[in-house]
Amino acid sequence: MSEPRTIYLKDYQPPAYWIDTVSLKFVLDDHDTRVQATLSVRHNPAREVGLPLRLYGVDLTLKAIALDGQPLEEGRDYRIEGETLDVLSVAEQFELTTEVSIDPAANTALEGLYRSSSMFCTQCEPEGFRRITWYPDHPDVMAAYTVTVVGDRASLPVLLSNGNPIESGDLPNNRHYVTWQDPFPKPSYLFALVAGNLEKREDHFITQSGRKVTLQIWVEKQDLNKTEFAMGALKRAMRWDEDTYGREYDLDLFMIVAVSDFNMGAMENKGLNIFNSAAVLANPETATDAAFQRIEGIIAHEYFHNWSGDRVTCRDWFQLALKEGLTVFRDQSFSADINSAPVKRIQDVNFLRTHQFAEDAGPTAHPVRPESFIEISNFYTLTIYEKGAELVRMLKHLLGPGDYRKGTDLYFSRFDGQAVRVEDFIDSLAEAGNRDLTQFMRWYSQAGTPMLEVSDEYDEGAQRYRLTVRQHTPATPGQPAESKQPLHIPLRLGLLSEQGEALSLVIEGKALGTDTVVELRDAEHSFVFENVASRPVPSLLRGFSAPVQLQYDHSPAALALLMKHDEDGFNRWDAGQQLMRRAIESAMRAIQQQQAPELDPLLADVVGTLVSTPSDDYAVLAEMLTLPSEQYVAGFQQRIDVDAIHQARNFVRQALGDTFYAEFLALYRQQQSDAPYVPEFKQIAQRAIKNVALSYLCASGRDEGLALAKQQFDADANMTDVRAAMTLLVHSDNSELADHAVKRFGEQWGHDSLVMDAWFGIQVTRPQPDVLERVKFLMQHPAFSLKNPNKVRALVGAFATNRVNFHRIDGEGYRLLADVVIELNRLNPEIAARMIVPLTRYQRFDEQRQQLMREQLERIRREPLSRNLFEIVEKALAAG
Ligand code: B3K
Ligand code: ZN
Repeated sequence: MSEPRTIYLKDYQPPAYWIDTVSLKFVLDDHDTRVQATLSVRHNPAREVGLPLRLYGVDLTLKAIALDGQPLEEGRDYRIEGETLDVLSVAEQFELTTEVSIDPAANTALEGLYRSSSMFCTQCEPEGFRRITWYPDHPDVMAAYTVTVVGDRASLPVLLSNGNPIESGDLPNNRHYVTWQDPFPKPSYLFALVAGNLEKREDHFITQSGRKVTLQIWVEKQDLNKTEFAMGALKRAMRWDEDTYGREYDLDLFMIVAVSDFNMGAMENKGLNIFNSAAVLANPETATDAAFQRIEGIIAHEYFHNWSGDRVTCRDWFQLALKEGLTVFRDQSFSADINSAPVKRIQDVNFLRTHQFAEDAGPTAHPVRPESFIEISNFYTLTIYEKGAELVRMLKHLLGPGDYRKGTDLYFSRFDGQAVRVEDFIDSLAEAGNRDLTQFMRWYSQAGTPMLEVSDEYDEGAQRYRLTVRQHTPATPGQPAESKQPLHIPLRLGLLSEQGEALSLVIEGKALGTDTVVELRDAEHSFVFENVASRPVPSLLRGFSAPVQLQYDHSPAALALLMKHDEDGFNRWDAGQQLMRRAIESAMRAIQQQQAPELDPLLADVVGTLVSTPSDDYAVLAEMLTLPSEQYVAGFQQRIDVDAIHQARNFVRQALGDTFYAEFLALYRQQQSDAPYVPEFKQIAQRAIKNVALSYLCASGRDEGLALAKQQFDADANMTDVRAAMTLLVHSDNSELADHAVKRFGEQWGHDSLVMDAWFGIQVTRPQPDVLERVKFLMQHPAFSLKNPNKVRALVGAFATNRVNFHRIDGEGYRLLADVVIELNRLNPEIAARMIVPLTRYQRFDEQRQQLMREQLERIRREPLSRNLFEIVEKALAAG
């Protein structure tokens, strides 16, 4: 466990030495893998001469080190201190060779080279390469790699690395080797190696310039029948990136490998993407609609990184959002284009507002470009990824699609092969669009969710309507409220008449159509709309044009009007969400005062219209009928009352289910289909609305609802319907039906590790109070392992989202999470630091729960902590 040290963006210095080429030789072995490295090193003329060459290494046993063939002596020629090795007094140009021994089988952190089931694989981003060999492991050091992998021919028949295979052959002792060469200079974090007994699905893609690229998906034999969808998704992504961004793939080979032990979703290593098996493997028997869509998005995301990340990379890790924000925006746009744009936007915004806004409001809030970190692995956050993507989306709003494309073309061509900063991206867009984006840069340095307070005035005599928007950003750790400056915000809006017609917008004599983007730059800004015949209903922040919290006091009737008539699909959904949230809040107040809650008649009215009017978009309708989550509702409470929110939301669901039982039943019956399962949009929409209807039928409390769920579960038509029905059965109060579903599903899918993740998840998210015991019991299940991140997320991570049970007033939910985190701290610090997050968000709970959560944080703090956990726990305790 190393001494935690804070790294600052302001301390950045270009490297003293460049590495032109890296030659690596791996001789694979479980406990004694040998890595020989030859680096050709050249002094960086931008830095002073005579500086030592600084290398980084973690858990390496140094076997040999030589400079231009001369062995070096420790103390005299080089010095090792903690994770650094300084080679003293070196020349302008030289060759450094090292040999180290590493222990992949003991590597449970899943960073560097490690074993996953029968294979060896790597994860180097952000700082895993230093667990493989001594190296100047920073992303601005880019080199061309040649890699030879030696392994046992029988157990490791497939040996992969980045680029193209250039040589292979047999060796004595039943071993063989393959040499790979990657012609594109890359930072060490994009290095990858995979070795194992793997099989492949192969296909090809003809690029826009007519080159043929071989595509391979490598998996363990039993998973070959789960690779077809991913291959199709990859080809769709390659075509889309050519059509939409003009980006063509560059190597002749593109490989994807599925591994079962992986900290994140996937990794964009050059030419050799490594995937968490959950993010790539799927077939119609085992996967849900949501899984197919998620896989398609992640395949695209990693592929898109080839340009936004690999060809143009980050100068330092503070610039992480440069590649992640842009790439998330690109994958979101891809999914929107090939599926349903409104549904994709609704889901992305719902996720951002529920989870990223919570991060902004908590003790680990940070800007999209942080100023400092202790452990960079802790910064693969929703703020970097999701808010980072929103910033790129805003830039596209500000520039318009044509200039945005010109700007990204300029960025990719100007910085190809370079490691750059956020400014380089922004300047490219500013130049292409001839815009001043200086103020926009504040979005990258200012943390927190900006608040927009909107007020309005209607002057009937003058036929004018004035909208006034005030913006401010609340304080976040290290950034007091006074330090926050006004942001440059694109606000998309329209006005509706009282009858719901879209009004033509005129500002300062300029006709703007019925939908426009106005730009905010000042703390307060007013817009005057002319020729407005009667008081309009504003439709604000259409499409969620900026990641802000909007406050405008729409009357319930105005929300109902927007829900029915707004020409913006996103705002129709959002108006409904506001109505639903208010209905839950009012039920909550009644419950807190020990009164009987009542269903808001206006909400009943609009839901009644929705369920009885034929729809042309069932996917959107399913979203519109879904109540906001307990966590989303909690985000609006000053003091979170976990139980009241839970009861109130259940009450609204039950009341709607009861009131519109006949309509939901009709909707459910209409959407039955015998068509063979395909994860295509029309079917996905049908299943979505059918399962929403079923959930209301079950919530109604009538036995027939649960009987239908059991029927759907037993029919076993496809995983989407089975899991939806199983969730309803297992989360119901009928323990017989719940046990039936758990038992049968477990027996049927016990052999399939990915499907079993769902089995764990559904059980530990039940609202019933016996869940804690069940979590403990399931942690002993043979299919569970603390060493496998997917299992930890599926069981412990899912339990922490179970609001009523995780937040049990006896604190046992918190204790269980802390116990797990303490164990994970030793096994896998990156996962430990992710799992602890729910405990750090204690600030708005009642005194008793705050106290209980802090006690667990303090207990964890007394352990010898990894850097990862140290940083999060310190920040959490400091915020209290
Ligand atoms: N770039 C990787 C991040 C992996 C880092 C893990 N510590 C995943 C992605 O964004 O594509
Ligand atoms: Zn990414």
